[in-house]
Amino acid sequence: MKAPLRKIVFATRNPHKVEEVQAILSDLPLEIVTLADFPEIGDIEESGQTFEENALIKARAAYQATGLWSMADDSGLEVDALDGAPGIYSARYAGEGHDYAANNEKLLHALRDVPPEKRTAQFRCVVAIVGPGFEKTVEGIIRGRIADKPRGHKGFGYDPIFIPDGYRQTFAQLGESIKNKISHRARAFQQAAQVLEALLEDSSASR
Ligand code: ITT
Repeated sequence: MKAPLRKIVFATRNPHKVEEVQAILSDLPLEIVTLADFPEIGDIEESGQTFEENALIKARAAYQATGLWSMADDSGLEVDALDGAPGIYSARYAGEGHDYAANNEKLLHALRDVPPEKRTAQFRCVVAIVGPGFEKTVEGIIRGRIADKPRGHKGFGYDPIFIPDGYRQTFAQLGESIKNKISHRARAFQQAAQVLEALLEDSSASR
């Protein structure tokens, strides 16, 4: 019999992602634990060349280490004028260490001569779900543009410089009630929720 799905490991060390995903999946009868609950799982090297590969690497590592259903989010910002950079390197664009302000500064500098109409970009999020005999990925994208300077203090990462299409404010100004409805992560995890719902039904049938 398959291990029933009641609890899932969200293989992340990013507390902002945890907060967003807990809100997005709040209707599911599912306990979400994270890598913070499994300190024995060391750093997972994100050696893939795509968001999908890296999401699978993180979810598989958590599943192999815990034996529990696992999911992971690999995400980043793709700027059209920079041919999709920073992409999978978004977290370490300005070097190792996740300094969000330095990443934003480097990106604004790279775009200093790019006019407003050419500052288009998108956030992409791929979610991988891994369990016994099961692997699935889903993806969410939000299009927008890069602001001329950071604005707002909510959210994380590139939120202060990303203005989603249809809005005049950055994600860092709009805050989580709007971001968690329209973001790349919201769109990916809304699809993940459907996959998880089907798995939850399956596992209640197998009890
Ligand atoms: P985990 O690997 O532990 O989940 P991480 O922050 O290293 O955490 P990623 O490897 O997926 O996650 O890198 C994502 C980076 O992309 C993140 O650090 C931000 O710089 C950027 N990013 C992704 N989603 C974002 C969002 O919703 N708002 C702002 N920036 C985001």
